Amino acid sequence: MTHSIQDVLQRIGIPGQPSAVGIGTTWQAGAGEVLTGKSPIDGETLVTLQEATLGDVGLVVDTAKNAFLKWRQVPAPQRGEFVRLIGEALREHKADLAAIVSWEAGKITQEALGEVQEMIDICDFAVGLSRQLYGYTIASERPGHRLMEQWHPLGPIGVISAFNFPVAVWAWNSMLAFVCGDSVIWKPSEKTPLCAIACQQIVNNVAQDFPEVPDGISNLLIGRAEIGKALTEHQEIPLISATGSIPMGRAVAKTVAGRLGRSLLELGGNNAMIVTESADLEMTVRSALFSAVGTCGQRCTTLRRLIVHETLADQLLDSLKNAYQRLPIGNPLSAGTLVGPLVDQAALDAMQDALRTAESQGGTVHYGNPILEDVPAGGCYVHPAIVEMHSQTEIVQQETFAPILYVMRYRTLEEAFEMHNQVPQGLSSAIMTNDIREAELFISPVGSDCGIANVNVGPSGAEIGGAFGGEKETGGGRESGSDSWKAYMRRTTNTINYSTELPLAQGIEFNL
Ligand code: UN1
Repeated sequence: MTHSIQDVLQRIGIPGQPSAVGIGTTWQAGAGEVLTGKSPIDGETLVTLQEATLGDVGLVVDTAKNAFLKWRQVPAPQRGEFVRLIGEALREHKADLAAIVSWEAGKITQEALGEVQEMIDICDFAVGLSRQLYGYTIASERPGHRLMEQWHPLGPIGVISAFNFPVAVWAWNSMLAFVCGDSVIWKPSEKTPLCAIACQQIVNNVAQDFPEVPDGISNLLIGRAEIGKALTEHQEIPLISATGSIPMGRAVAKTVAGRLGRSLLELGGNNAMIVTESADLEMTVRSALFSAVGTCGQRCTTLRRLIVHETLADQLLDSLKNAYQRLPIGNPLSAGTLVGPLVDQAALDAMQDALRTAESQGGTVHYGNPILEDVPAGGCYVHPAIVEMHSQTEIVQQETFAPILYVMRYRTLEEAFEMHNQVPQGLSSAIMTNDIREAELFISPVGSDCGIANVNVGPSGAEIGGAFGGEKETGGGRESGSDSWKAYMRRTTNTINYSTELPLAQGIEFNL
């Protein structure tokens, strides 16, 4: 561990050697395999720790359950105060946490800071929400009766998250869960253990000074997939919120459904942008560039398909190729870098495989080669690729978690919409147009079939205030803003009779 990492961890308050198991505020070393956390920047070892084992799961779930039983009785606005203080702590540690995100996920500093800002934003959102967990009052059909609904805390929530948003996705889930009166058990990606340990410690620091917070509200299990599987199987966890690959989500959905629990899934995307004849081309290039190469193509919302009107395809392609040629690729911590490394060799191999397959399916590949010079040794750097395709072949319909932008041409808007929706995933989408009819049609019921549909804004980089998630193989879940909080609570419908009679619903007579 280098000095700077040690300093950062110390400032956050992580005691001594980082541990894989956080049972409330108690840290415990796991008894599992040794996990060596390496930086995608240069392959340097960041941390070595022993992973959690299946034996840790039971104790953690019990602790989370006990904490929940107390936490659910704390008034929601007080729970909000706890989250407000977490937001303050995140503001204080913003740069430190962003540095850990860069070291472990390889994000450029701007995007790492943006990710921590998403955490702060969701804290603020959750604080407001803590006074607005509204239920309806409903007119009863019976005289002297009142119908209403209440939202009650649900239980310990299992959160499974991916390497690419190693802190924000946990915060989306946890901050809502906390104000909703739930406790959290987090199984992060094994690729980003220090991010998870830092988040857990920040919550611990705040919890220790807040007497109403029961110990065990926030828990951490760093380990292999078997840990996630054990959580999905656990009867005491009413909701599993999982972010990651489609195969992972399918497995989670099946297991959780088998015990009639709830799952909230945010899985793969294959996000497209339609560029119509009336589009502002300069804006199109800028928004496509950020969406396609930001986070080195490793966002769920990354732009993967560009569907361009045939009259402007050549011009747009020229501008894009020109921009791609000038991309500063390299150490994500250096000022000016816009594209950092891929997360690991497997990601690089998958990208190269996809490019070869695209070529064999008739594609013309521009760039996409691994970069070995003027980048830190030991990292997987690559030149983001543009691939011209005649049609949406099989490879285009898959999500390859790397910066590959497939470009296709269209003639009619109907054709573009059809192409747009002809993939199994349905997360995010965009149309670039200055024609109000085209714009409205795209976000209408006959337009984009995705959970997110934007106009003159790329598909990535959503704000936290809206509900985040998508349809089809993206899994159907909604996290973050709007009324996503409802997933973290249980609804009770109450009928109250304040009369001296006992009329039955539907006018049923039932007298002895
Ligand atoms: C993800 O890639 O899993 O909209 C989340 C965005 C970010 C969140 C992405 N706010 O790109």
